[in-house]
Amino acid sequence: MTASEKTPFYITTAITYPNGVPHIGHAYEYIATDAMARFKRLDGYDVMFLTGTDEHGMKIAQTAEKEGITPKELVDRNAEIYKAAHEALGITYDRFIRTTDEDHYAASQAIWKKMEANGDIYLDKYEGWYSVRDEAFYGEDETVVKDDGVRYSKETDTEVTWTAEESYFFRLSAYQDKLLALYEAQPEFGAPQSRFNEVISFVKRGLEDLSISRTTFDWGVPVPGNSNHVMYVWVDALTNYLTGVGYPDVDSEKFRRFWPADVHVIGKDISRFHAIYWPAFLLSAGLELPKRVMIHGFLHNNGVKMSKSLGNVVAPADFVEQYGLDQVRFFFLREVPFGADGSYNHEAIVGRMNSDLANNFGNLAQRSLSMVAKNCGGAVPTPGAFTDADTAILEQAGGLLDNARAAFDKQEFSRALEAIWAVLGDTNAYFAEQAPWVLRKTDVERMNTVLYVTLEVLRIVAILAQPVMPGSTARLLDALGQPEGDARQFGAVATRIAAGTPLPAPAPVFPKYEDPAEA
Ligand code: ME8
Repeated sequence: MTASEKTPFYITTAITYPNGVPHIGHAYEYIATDAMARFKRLDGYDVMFLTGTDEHGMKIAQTAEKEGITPKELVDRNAEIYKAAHEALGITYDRFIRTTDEDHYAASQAIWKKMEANGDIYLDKYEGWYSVRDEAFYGEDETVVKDDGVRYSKETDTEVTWTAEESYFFRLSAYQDKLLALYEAQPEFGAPQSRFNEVISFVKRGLEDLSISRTTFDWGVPVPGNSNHVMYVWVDALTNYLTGVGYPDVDSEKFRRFWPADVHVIGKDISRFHAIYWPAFLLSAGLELPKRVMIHGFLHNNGVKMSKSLGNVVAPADFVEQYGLDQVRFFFLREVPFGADGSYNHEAIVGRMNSDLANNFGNLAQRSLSMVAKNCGGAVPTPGAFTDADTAILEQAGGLLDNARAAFDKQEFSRALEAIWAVLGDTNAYFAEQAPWVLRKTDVERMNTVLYVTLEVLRIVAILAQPVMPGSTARLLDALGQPEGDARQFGAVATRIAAGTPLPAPAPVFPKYEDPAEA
């Protein structure tokens, strides 16, 4: 099938502020989005996967100033660090957008002009509380003065400062009813429900117009027609999702094919920007709305918030080095129901690595493949008639694809993996019960059948686990004699492993965690 015959699927991560270094929270979002993109590719979709860096705004300007370099020097240096983190995590993005890219300026100015032409932008004076950390404005009632005499945002606990300047405003108040109608018409616009409900209540309490430009610094996209102002960073940041598919050229092949986005994957701290401001901007500009905003939770190290001052910020690359890439990817997607907050610690990761991966998956593969190597001439054996036990296991494995599709379509990664590992658990029990090593002496045909069934389950599981663990599953599919290409696409789940397929000598795919201190 050519790309144009496939169904398009457009998915995005949030774009990260490159003012610090990437941490596990960022890695989590990249991994989840990547797993989703890979899943859709394997399921025959034409995928566009966008990620990148959010390079404007006061926070970047201030960080650069502290370091004694220009904002551009800062973002040029750090964008490379974020790109390297994507590489280390095996992220298969189609474009890494930087909001300092030239085409992004054009897109941001184009959407601004559309909103202005629609009568939604006016010039006034802004007075209120601004959090540089959040790049967000807060109402007085959303802030509190603490014992240290400093005023903070109640929601995010970040310092706010009084800001008074001339500013352009976006008529957000005019969109309250339209947004509520959207949420009603598209009940899965925001997910999971509990986080979406918070957004809906916020809108129901009433929306104020939004200040969308700044005059006190110049690190941003100039406002069309008034170069004293730069755009509020969130206006340009959100527009990245349009730039990525060719906006403002709405007639381009790419835009027509991929817009509106299928899923924006974001963290819980930025749900308002994505589920309120963003659809309002798009409605104003006369553009179609994304189909879904998937809001994930926050990851905490041992239940403790990650922070530079606590010294518990773990670099994704260090994590990968310690546990292995696929192990890290599997751990986060299996351990934490996507949408909920989650915690990670060494014991939990080692637990999953050793029990789910090394024992339930790796051992079953190694035991069955070594038996085949020794007893079946190194090729997939020919099965005899299937018993009820064989058929039950094969049916369970065959049903996994529909199950995984349903779960992935809602970004319920842990549910998909749980279902796959339940089948692996049952297959381990089946293998132990059938005891092919005993059958080897008593009933070779039956041994062949049991080994065949086991290899078939492993094939299906390896195919379906590819989006989460691309490296190890590729090695297992090699060991199962399944060449790259169609044999590894989800369409192949409906076929059966062919008897007689020659198999290379098996090598263990999922190592147990070895403590470097004890090694
Ligand atoms: O918010 N656990 O950038 P950012 C899980 N530039 N996810 C986390 C996390 C944690 N501990 N900490 C942060 C921005 N994230 C804007 C986005 S999009 C048009 C602009 C998530 O670098 C966070 O929720 O602060 C967000 O989705 C992403 O990491 C980037 O955060």
